[in-house]
Amino acid sequence: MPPDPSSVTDDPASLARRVADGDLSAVSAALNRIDDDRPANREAVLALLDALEGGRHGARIGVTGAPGSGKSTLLDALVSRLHTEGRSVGILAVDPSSQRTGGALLGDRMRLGSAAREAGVFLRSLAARDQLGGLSEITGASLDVLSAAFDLVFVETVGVGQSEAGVTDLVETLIFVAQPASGDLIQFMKAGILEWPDIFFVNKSDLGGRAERTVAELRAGLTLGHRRDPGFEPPVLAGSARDGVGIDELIAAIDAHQAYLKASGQGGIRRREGRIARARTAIVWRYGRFGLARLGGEGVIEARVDAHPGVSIERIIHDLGREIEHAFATPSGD
Ligand SMILES: Nc1nc2c(ncn2[C@@H]2O[C@H](COP(=O)(O)OP(=O)(O)OP(=O)(O)O)[C@@H](O)[C@H]2O)c(=O)[nH]1
Ligand SMILES: [Mg+2]
Repeated sequence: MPPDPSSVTDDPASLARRVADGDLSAVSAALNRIDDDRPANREAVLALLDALEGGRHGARIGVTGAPGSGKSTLLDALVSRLHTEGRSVGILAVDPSSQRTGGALLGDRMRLGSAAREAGVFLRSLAARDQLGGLSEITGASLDVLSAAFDLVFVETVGVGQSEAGVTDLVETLIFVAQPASGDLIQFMKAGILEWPDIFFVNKSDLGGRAERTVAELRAGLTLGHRRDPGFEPPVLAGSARDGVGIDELIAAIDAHQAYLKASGQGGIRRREGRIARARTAIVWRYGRFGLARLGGEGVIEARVDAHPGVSIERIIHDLGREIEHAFATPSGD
């Protein structure tokens, strides 16, 4: 993607101000800037992310589920409804199956319907697989930009089971979109699906009674398995994204979960854990377990995150990386 001219000339502080005002062209420029990984660009990116870190943070909501379960259709219905309530929305559609190639997209699976387009919803697609098969760091940085700009930010990822663990580092509320009769309870449990999501939405209820059976199985499963956050009982909802059924209930469930996070303090806990996990993943990805050990282990990451609450996680990762490189350049034992 060629750099947006404004991303070259804007200084980080003024670009951050325009992003925080929800200026769509500034959001676009900021996303282009963080996608530009030339070393000369690095300090400007970190300054931008630091400036955004100190500002507001809109709700971050993950939407995950098997291919074709209806995630994009559901987002389309959600954002149209949210817009009528006067809430600003950004969407990041991540395709983890395609590799980044110099910023170019190999596949763009998300199309917004006309209502959402007219509502001025901001949508960016990202091909975001790194060699670990997880979401790349740029996914996290992109969400940091979007949540500084909008009341709600949704990230759509294809995922079944364990791959949810990566997106949970980035969002506060995770919605799992299931298909009717997409599997029996044993399969859900084997795949580890029940552990992470905060809200389950069984889509395509227009297909008949099979949706009810899936709702019942999920509810039963949730009483059995290990839950990441025992303090919140995830609602299992059903509806039809295509027909706009169950959308109001889903928005109410999202708001209820966000309210729970604030009231219980879990929001802050998740945010801290997410930042630590992002730093750990990035350090191990760049320098290996040996690099992490050379740094002094995971405790050093935790301490650094706790000591710098107003600093972007990207800056913390950058600084830790410099320290590891320095440690490797210095003979050990002195
Ligand atoms: N009958 C019915 N079909 C639906 C519903 N929601 C989505 N679909 C259809 O299911 C198919 C997949 O929908 P998408 O929204 O693209 O699903 P997705 O989960 O985003 O798919 P990927 O991004 O490829 O993983 C499309 O043909 C939709 O029209 C629904 O509520 N009822
Ligand atoms: Mg989709």
